[in-house]
Amino acid sequence: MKYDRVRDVDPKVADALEAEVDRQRDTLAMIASENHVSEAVLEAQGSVFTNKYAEGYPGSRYYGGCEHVDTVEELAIERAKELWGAEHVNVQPHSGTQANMAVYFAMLEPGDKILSLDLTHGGHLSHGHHANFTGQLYDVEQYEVDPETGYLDYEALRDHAEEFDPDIVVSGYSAYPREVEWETIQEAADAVDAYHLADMAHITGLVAAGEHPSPVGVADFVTGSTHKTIRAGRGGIVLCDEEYADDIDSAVIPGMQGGPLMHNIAGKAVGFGEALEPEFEEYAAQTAANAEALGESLQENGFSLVSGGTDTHLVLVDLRESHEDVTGKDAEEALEDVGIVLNANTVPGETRSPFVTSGIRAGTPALTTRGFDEEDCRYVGDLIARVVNNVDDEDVKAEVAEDVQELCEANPLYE
Ligand code: DSN
Repeated sequence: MKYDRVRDVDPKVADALEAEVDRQRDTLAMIASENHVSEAVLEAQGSVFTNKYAEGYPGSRYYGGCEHVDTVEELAIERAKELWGAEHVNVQPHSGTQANMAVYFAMLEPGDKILSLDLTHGGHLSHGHHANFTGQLYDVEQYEVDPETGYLDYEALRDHAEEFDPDIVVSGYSAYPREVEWETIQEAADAVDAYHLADMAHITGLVAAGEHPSPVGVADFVTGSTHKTIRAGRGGIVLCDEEYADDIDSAVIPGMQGGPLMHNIAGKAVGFGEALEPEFEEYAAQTAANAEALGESLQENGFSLVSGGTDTHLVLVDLRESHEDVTGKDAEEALEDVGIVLNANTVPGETRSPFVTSGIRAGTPALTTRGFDEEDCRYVGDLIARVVNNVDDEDVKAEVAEDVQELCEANPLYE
């Protein structure tokens, strides 16, 4: 891709844009929350809709000239309803965190109680971390995964809910590789008369394609990001039953946001349209099969996986048993040197700081988008092992970097 017009007015930014395209082409994007959207989504996002203010909702805006933004927002909403089978959808949250904020702001008062998964066990900042607004505005207690199995401990969650009596139970995770039993969590929330927010951020695409059970129609509120496995324009989304539609819509605007990012909503509409095509189901199934193949390869190479495997698009590697002296950060940096980009991640029972960590998280959505299959992902597992076994060996890393380049060239991106 060339950015000739930007280059004419701002060569420094043009250099960065072109360098980023090259970086994405020449590296393996294995951060589990990332993907490569289509050029159609890129075009919609980089469009004149960035100029338009449109506070309000389709057919009821505070400004004139909204007929075309109404069209794309209506398309995004209708396509999202079809994809996830929701009664009501708000496509305006600027991000997944803003989508969660909309639910909290609509349904809770400051000081109300949130029960959510601990960040080091796979949760998310916006689920109640002390450094986040949720940890500061609300009274938060957190559940954990079973330290032995790495699976959610649903019985402990239910007992914790009975003891704490929360106003809302939050499910949905950022680093949990196993299928989530939404019904069981809904029952735990119902038993204490709490709402249930299911944040399907990472697995929006898997849920839309039927690769993971859906929380829609089970949880009171479902939120998600729109650029992860679903591969649409960047941002967030809230899905709920009609009975909560007004509460959610007024929490988003005027409650917590101003003008919607209409260029992103156009990207959401295009990406959702793409996800309604039959090929999307193939991509989602391949993403999960690729994660399983990657996990098996890593295990065959001696790595330990939290929960012993995966049902989703990601694996979480606990380095403590296999590589006592290699931190997650060491592994992340050595892998980035060879063009494998993933992230250091805390693991259940973490003893190191979140900047250092004892684990790495690796996802397959972006690799799948550029054409990787199970055999490729097994090979990527071998390459990861060679690097993590030799974090300071520049010769090994140079060899692996060449192998990564060959993989990238065999699976071109943004040609
Ligand atoms: N930053 C995202 C992730 O990597 O999981 C969550 O917001």
